[in-house]
Amino acid sequence: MTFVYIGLGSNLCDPENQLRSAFAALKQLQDTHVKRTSSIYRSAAVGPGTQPDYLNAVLLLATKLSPTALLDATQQIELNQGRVRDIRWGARTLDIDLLLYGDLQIDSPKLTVPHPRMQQRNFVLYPLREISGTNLSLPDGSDLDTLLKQCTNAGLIKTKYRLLTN
Ligand code: ROI
Repeated sequence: MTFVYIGLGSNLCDPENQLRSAFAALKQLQDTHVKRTSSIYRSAAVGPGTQPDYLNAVLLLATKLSPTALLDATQQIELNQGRVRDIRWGARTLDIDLLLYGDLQIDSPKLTVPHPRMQQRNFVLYPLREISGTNLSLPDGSDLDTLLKQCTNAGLIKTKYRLLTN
C-alpha cells in the first residue's frame, strides 16, 4: 500500500455535488481506500480570465494501484463526470490531481508528481495540512509548513462541509 494525496476541484455544474460524486467513485476503486478527507474549501479561480469560484478538497488514499493505473482511474472518473479538456486553465466540472504518491518523484509525459504547481496553491496546501496531521516532507526536500508560510490563505474559505469517509 502506498499513501497518496489527491486534490479535487470543481467550478461547474453544482461543484459540491461534483466533489461528492467523485468521492463516491473513488471509494469504489479497486485496491484503494479513502483514509482522510479535508473540509471543502471555496476560493476564487486562479488563472487567466473570469470563471466561477471553485470548491476544492484534498483526500488521503491508501492504494495498491500504480501511479499510472491511479491516473487512468481518476481520469476516467473525470470523464464520467463530463470533464471536457479544451481550454488550459478553463472552468471544469471535475479535476482530480495526483499531488503526492508516497515519496516518489515522477516525470513522464503523462504524469508529473509531486504536482508541479501545488507548492504555490493555497487551495491545495491548506487542505493538505488539515489532513496530514504533521508537517510533511516533500520529495524535493521542501516541507509543507515552510510552503504554507510562503503561501497566503487570503481568499480561501474553509467551509463547514466535508466529504465523509463512512
Ligand atoms: N483555481 C482554484 N481556486 N481552484 C482550482 O482547483 C483551480 N484549478 C485550476 C485552475 C484553473 C488553475 N484554477 C483553480 O485548474
